[in-house]
Amino acid sequence: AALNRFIQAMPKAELHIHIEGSLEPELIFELARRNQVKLPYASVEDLRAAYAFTNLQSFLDIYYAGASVLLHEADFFDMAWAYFLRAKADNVVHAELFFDPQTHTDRGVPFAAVIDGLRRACDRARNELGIQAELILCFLRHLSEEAAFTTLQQARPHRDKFVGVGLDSSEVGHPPEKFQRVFAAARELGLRAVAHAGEEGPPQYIWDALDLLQVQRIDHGVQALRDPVLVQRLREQRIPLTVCPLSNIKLCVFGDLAQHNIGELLRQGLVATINSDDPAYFGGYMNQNFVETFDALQLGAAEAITLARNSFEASFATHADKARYA
Ligand code: ES4
Ligand code: ZN
Repeated sequence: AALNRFIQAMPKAELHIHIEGSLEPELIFELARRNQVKLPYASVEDLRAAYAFTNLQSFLDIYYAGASVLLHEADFFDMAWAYFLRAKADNVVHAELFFDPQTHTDRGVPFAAVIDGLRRACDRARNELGIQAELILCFLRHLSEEAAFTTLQQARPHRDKFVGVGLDSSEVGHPPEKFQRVFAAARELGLRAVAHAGEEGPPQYIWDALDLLQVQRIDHGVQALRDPVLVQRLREQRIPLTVCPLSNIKLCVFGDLAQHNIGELLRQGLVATINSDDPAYFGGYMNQNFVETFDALQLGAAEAITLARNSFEASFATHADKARYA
């Protein structure tokens, strides 16, 4: 209980949160009513009952259905603001939010409505909650390279509203090399780069995210331990992994938390962090991820401090903000 209070009180950065994955069933139904969107679920309970996943794809199908209620700038604001209130309660002081513009623009929602609603919530989080908040635009990897280029083009007038690009959605069969050119174009704009790799996919996808996409962090990366040479590189170059323990259990990447490898990643000297991924779907926000993982793996205060320090080191915060929490 003392450790749980310590974890709760510790300032931390969240670096792997899909803002569409923070949409709670209650808000999905509220927005469906507000926007007169018909949902294939009768009630909040009916929707929640569908949250039984066997792998990444079985989750993504429901996640994209949930996002269908988001139509107007105010909807994106309300979603992100609800997340920031929840993050504040967990003492998250810096957050980098992934968003998936293609999930919305493909339904006819203007790119500006998405990014302006999210950015307004970020600015308000800074001013009213003291949370430094940034946006990372993710390309959906199950869609084409051409579609990703169209999205980057739509984003160009909004270049000052987000700090980087990422790569998410169905990993296996959609390797990093598919997006090598679009990531090069994004880096030309001065954007940072991250990518999901080694969640379900092989260690080679982590190599390719580093060498072909030149990413600064790997999202998930838990499959890295299958390749000792890769582990050595991640350690020596201090390439961060944004690990999401409850997500990995819900999507059956590990059988249970006691089998999760984050303790081993830390013992091997990797810059691992703990994050919530899609907290409305996977059973918990930041502190829930910490507390359940620490309990299952019998980790202690030393690991909590390392994980919090890693989260600031891995962040795209300014040097001044990083120094505040070093
Ligand atoms: C995601 Cl857990 C996960 N993996 C890949 N893409 C995603 N998008 C939202 N959650
Ligand atoms: Zn993710």
